[in-house]
Amino acid sequence: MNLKHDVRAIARQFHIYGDFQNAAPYGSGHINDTYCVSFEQSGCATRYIFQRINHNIFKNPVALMENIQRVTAHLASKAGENRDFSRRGLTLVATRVGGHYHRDAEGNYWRVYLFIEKAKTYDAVESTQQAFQAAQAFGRFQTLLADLPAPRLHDTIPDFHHTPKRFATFEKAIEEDVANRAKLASPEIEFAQRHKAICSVLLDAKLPERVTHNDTKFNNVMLDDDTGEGICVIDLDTVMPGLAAYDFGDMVRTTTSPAKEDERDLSKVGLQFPMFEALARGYLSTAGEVLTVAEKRLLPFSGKLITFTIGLRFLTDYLAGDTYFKVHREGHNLDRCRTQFKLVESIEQQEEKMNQLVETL
Ligand code: ADP
Ligand code: GN1
Ligand code: MG
Repeated sequence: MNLKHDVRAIARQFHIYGDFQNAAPYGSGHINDTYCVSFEQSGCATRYIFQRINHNIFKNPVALMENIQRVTAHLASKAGENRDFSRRGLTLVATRVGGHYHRDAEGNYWRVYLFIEKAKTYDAVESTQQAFQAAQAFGRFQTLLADLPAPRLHDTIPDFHHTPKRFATFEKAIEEDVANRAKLASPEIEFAQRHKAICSVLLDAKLPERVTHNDTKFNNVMLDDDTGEGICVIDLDTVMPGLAAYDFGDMVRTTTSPAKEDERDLSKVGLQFPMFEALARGYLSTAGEVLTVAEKRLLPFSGKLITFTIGLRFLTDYLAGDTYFKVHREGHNLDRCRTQFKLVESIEQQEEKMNQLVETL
């Protein structure tokens, strides 16, 4: 296969032994370039994950890698006696000069992780057990990082979940309409404008700052093939100071509806209450003790707001001519926006019931 990058040459920069076998693009992330790379070591196949960090989006890859190094080391220090601890946290492979990333001749930044075998990520949730497991894993992740020693982590993308700022960027994109697409998205633009009032609710609530993951979508947690356990939280680029509500909100967005993020048949999109219940129970089982009353009360709302915010970001990118998220078809970002907004409506219809449930947990 002809790859966009010379992965074999990159591999020589890292502490990997054995013969290069093959490399193939991997996963369905929207931001970085990910490859699964195989080597043969003493007759055994060993796999690694290679990633090129998208430095158009992450403007300071060095600071980002410093965060990831600190976070993975902290999690590893807490792994204790766990027999399979190397599957329960990401492990960075060192470069030959003793660092954690390699900068190639084209200016790209690369990192390598041990491949977590016998576990998978899923683009759409299949059962309440999966929802519970994902939420439990993300809650545990947050709790384990609560005592990360100072200094504060770098903000890898400033104001990442700042919905009022996202809204201002959206309004600017309508005004500029560089791709001449605003006329094709008028129902979605109106939907967004009708929701302007909810944008600042989480910021106004003065919730405590924590170390959060900030991209807790369902395909950023690996579920064990045998036990179904949420074994490892991945995709650590946006681990930085944030609100617990951001993390729970993105779980609601990606784990309560059985449809994929870009599903075109909107009749398949909607919050399934049992999924939400599993999610809330899973998350509170591992993060519940550290959360304040105000944080708990806002969990259902955070699902609505984060779903709205990501929908708004897809819509903004559609209007701006698809410059941020990877797209694979015409109108892809608009399709993604529509599923998010449909889910927001579904959450609105069930919000009262969601609030009542969280009160009882
Ligand atoms: P992106 O930021 O582009 O979403 P991710 O870090 O989420 O990139 O990686 C993309 C996909 O690669 C994941 O959904 C997962 O399936 C797979 N992946 C990432 N890291 C590992 C790992 N250490 N072991 C096995 N698979 C992994
Ligand atoms: C991006 O990297 P990935 O695909 O897990 C995005 C998230 C969005 C998500 C929508 C750095 O996540 O914020 O919620 O797409 N990551 C970044 O699927 O912007
Ligand atoms: Mg990902």
